[in-house]
Amino acid sequence: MLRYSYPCLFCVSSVAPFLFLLGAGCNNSKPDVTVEPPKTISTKSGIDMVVIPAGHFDMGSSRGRADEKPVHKVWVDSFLMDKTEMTQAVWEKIGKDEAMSNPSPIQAAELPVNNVSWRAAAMFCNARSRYEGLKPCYDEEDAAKCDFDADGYRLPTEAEWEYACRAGTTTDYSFGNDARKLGDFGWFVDNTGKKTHPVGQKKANPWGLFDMHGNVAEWCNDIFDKDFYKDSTEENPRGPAKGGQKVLRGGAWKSPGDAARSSYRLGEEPGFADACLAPDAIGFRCVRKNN
Ligand SMILES: [Ca+2]
Repeated sequence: MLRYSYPCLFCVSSVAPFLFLLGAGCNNSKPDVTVEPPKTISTKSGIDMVVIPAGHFDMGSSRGRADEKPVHKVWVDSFLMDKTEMTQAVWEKIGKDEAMSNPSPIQAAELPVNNVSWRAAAMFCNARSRYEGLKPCYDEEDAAKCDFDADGYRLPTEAEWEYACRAGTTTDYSFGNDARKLGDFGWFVDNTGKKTHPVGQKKANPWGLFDMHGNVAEWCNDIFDKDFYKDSTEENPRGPAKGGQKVLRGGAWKSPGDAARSSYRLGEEPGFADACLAPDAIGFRCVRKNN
């Protein structure tokens, strides 16, 4: 059971089933709200996933960089998201049947997979779908084609990622605006010792997701466009149709704390052709539809 301030926006939102107690009602004083974290399920391959509730949220930040503006309202359908970044243990268990070698330069079971290209991450999503008897989402020949109606795994949309990272919060981080607390919730340049760390060691966000701030930056399904928010649709936005870069979110072990903010965006070449964030800082986690 968690207690934190909830903004007025959510008083009438569809996350209402997750609100146990409204403290002082809906006003601008941001009353305390008691929230039960969404439930967690375990998949056929033994991976814990959080059942993310459907709802509205304000995407972007008026305090952030130009590509985080304008703040705009987005609706996200319910979905399942991995509780942690993809570990090397899971990659090797699922990938061995498909001759997918672990791309991580430093190998250990509970470290997150890193040094992974966008396509390799997408193809791993397909392998995981097959492993669990689900329909793969990505076209094996052209991974840019994603079947959102398939029941298998895929990378999160940028909107799904930020919605899950925020977990009902409107602050810079899912724990508030005080960047000095970042070390309690994530691995970033000031506390990593220049390496990734086993997943799930820091505090989770209000919805029970670990390492949304830092450790490895996480591939999203969307193409990156710094101006996309000016034209984004409200309902389940899936990014622009064309562009050369894919979205990375959450910052990484070698990033400054600012890059770990919930709304911070980064575009990256999907195959590291012109990587501005080093490949060993890049990993992913999977999502799938909730039905
Ligand atoms: Ca991360």
